Amino acid sequence: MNPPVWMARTLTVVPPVAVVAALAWFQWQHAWGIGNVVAETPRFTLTDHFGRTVTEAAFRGRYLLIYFGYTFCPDICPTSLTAIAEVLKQLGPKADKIVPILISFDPGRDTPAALADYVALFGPGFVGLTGTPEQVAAAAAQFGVVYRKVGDGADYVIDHSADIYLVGPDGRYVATFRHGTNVPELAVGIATAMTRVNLTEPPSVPK
Ligand SMILES: [Cu+2]
Repeated sequence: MNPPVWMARTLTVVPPVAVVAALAWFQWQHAWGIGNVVAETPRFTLTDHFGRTVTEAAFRGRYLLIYFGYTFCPDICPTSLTAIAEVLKQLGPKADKIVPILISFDPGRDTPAALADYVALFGPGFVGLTGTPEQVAAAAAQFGVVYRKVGDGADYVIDHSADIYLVGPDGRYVATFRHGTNVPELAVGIATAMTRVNLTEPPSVPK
């Protein structure tokens, strides 16, 4: 039996409806990021742009807007970080409760000093974090972030997912904003998510 006939017969055995369903499922996952599993309370141990070791606990009490990227990224990271900076401006006083964070998966080039220079381009409140390759991989896994080095030599690039994650003041994951979400949608989404989280926080006890 020659291969094309064999392949054709095998394909006819698979019910077409199953193929269509699988394809639809894949596209849905791809579009909405259902495949990304974010830890309920994401944890990490990294180094900040001052060279200090920090964990997620250092940020309790504030919202975290987390983006994974690297400073040599030619396009997607600067675009996303510019959008985050713009969103924070639009949120006004609400943004005081938010710490925007870039976690770099390129520690070989993104030293704390390089990260400090880079995040400053987007605003004074931005925090840059990185760590050993193992620490960065562990942090990325908490958010379902995927990345892959492409090319050799000094000019390698890194393919990566580019979603934005919101973590609440209690350290719990709140929301994922898909790559490509525009600034007004992001602003509304973050403001709405913050309201929702506030409602679930224990009411303050009057003194
Ligand atoms: Cu990038």
